[in-house]
Amino acid sequence: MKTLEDLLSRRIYLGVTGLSRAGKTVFVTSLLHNLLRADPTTEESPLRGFDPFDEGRLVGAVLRHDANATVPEFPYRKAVDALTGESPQWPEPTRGISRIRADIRFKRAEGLGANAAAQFGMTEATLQLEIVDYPGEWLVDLPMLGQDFDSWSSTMVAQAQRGSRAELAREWLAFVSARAPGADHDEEWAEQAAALYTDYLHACNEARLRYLQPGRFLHPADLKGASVLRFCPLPNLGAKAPPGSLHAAFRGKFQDYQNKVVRAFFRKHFAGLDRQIVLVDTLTALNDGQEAFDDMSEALANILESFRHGKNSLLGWLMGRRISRVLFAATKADHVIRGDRLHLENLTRRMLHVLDEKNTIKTAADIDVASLASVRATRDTRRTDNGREILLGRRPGDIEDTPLEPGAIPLDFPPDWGALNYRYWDFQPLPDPGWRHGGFPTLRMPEIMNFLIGEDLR
Ligand SMILES: Nc1nc2c(ncn2[C@@H]2O[C@H](COP(=O)(O)OP(=O)(O)OP(=O)(O)O)[C@@H](O)[C@H]2O)c(=O)[nH]1
Ligand SMILES: [Mg+2]
Repeated sequence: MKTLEDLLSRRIYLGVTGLSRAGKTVFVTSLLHNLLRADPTTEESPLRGFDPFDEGRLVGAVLRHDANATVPEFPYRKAVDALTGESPQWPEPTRGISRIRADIRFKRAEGLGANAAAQFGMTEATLQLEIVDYPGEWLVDLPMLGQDFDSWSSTMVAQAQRGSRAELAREWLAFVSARAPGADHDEEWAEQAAALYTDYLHACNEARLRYLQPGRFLHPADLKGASVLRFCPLPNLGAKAPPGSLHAAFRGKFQDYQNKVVRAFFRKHFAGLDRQIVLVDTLTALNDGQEAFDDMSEALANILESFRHGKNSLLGWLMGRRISRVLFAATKADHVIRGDRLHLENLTRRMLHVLDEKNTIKTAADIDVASLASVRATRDTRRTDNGREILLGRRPGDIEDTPLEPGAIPLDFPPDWGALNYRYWDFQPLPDPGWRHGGFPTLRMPEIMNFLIGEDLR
């Protein structure tokens, strides 16, 4: 049942998008936690810089556990417990879909509307903020919607023959090459082929590659064991797919996967998004080297291409023509020294500019790029000998804050790999009792919140 309050409230649906390990779950946890723990009386609040908070108009926020009865709720409590426990840890990787809604109570800003509202005694209002979290692997399926089985197959087979993938794909490729695509379909063979292909995707994932399709093969969630996952790309496809052949059967499964899995997922959870934040993990990709970096860039480029708006676009029906604001955030910015955070932002901006070849994104919405740390795990300091900026943080096993030099962020895209000296340390969240009650320290989170929901809280 909708209450009157529900009817009068504004609802904003925020999409938090990003490849696997980009920082989605940490972002959602920090955003919610800092809103829920907002305390206007403390000087040190992590929300300082968030306009409604600074203006004293943020009344408070609550989670609404009754908002999505049929979708698992985002494990907010579990994530906060992990981050603020005795030995703090990052939350676990996401294995399925979840949603959550927070109702944010605020006082209206001065202005015409506010004066009218005040006449009816409505000086306060509620913003319903709805957020969805899902495994980043599933995002990579989006570009599959624009392909048919034959072209997808040849792209995937070519990809599997490149670089370090060739070795990882050997067993699967040998297996599927041994049977002509025109041969009769055989479900047992299909199961084996899909299993070998899944092993190959897992091996790529271990090798830090990100352009891995289909994403459900890595994290099937409720589709574990389902027959729709019993296919894979096939080499040497002829022009014809005789009825009853392997080729025809796999093509059918591919179409089922497109419609019943990918399209259904994006329709259910992405249609109607009002705002979108795309998290980009530029730093670990840099650390993982050229092949991983190029692989991430290629995945992102193809995803961006699918975001295209407009009538004839692949996803016009989906990425609601409503999305008016998209923020690209380079995450984990606490992994670079203060003087380099702007460079991280610039490198990410340049990368997106190069990837967004057709200006899909640029012409579609109000775009911004920022560097972000959702939960800051380092502190800035300087070396005592030469005064150079360094970080204080804890790697796994460190029992005290340790001075570490991450090296420099390259200024160019693509980076000059020969000259790169950036190093990503595996910083753990700090044991700070203040985090549980006062919120998480961040970098740029208040500004990012201004961009995403500031206007809606006026
Ligand atoms: N230092 C630091 N590390 C972060 C931050 N955000 C994320 N990380 C690191 O990145 C890892 C992945 O973050 P998640 O939020 O789980 O990433 P995700 O996008 O939800 O990943 P999937 O669920 O696998 O799709 C974490 O385990 C941390 O190691 C941050 O703000 N600061
Ligand atoms: Mg996650």
